[in-house]
Amino acid sequence: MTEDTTRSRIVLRNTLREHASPYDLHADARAGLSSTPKTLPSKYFYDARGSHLFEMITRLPEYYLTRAETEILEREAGRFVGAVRPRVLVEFGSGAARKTRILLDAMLERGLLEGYGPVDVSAEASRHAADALIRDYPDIRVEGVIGDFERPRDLPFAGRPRLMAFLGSTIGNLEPVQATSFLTSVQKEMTGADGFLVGFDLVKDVDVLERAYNDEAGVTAKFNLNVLRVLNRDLGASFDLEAFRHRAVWNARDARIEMHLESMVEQSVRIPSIGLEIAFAAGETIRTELSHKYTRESANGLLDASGLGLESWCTDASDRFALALVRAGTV
Ligand code: AVJ
Repeated sequence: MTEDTTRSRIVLRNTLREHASPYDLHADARAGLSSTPKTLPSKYFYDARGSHLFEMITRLPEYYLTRAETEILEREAGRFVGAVRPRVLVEFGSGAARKTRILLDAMLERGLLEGYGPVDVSAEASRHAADALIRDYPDIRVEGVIGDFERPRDLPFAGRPRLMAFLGSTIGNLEPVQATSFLTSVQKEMTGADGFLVGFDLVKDVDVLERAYNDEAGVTAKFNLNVLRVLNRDLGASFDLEAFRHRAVWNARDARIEMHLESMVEQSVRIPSIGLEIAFAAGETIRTELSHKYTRESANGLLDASGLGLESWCTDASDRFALALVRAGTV
């Protein structure tokens, strides 16, 4: 295939300029680090090094999420695709790996597959996924949207029957109020022909949950501390990575794992580019990630509040993770 025919099968539409950038590290760091308690948005974990560390996390023995979700997809993809009969897969957060391909293969086998629509803030990630997929699926078109998936307007392939997918329990990173607003805006874009797969990590034994975020090999600790490298590199901050430690704890009241970086000593850290000098007491933390866990009931409540009707609820054999297939307005 020539470069030209290959290229013409990929269209990436950038909607970022239309909105305030979702990646304003200066503003986000200033707001988060001068608030009480201190916080940083988890999206800044994912520079090249962070993305690589996350890949390693998905292969850790303690981190069951990716394997459990893949198990469900391998078992149920044919049924999901048979029920929706989608012509395209629209995925929030682009992927060219295993999970995306399980769904594409199920569509291809049934002679349905026309296209793939990644919705991602990273143009580079979408381009990478698009290149890999058009090589392996010679008949698909890729129509990507580069934008903030928390504001999913103008989703790809309007008018075609779509299977939307929000996998990996990324929904868990959002507080329930934000999750409802995200799901509601997807719901508003859906027609009766579309189906939507949402991955939920489930509430379970506290030790199992805490171990998944405190692995023996220390990869999650490196992943968490990586955000301080990002601040040092991109904001000229002077965080001493040796003076902070990784902590991940279960918050039962809010049904979530929280990741924190704990200052091991009393110290102050300068971030000249945003004119901040941040004081830390010994033991004080920066909260860097929320990872909400759901039950069938709490997930149903969230979906219901978003105008989405549950069509099927599938868990892995050990009931650790669930994939919900939902429809707009079928409640
Ligand atoms: C990719 C957001 C689903 O919350 O489990 C893994 C990220 N953080 N280990 C999660 C993560 C620590 C992950 N998500």
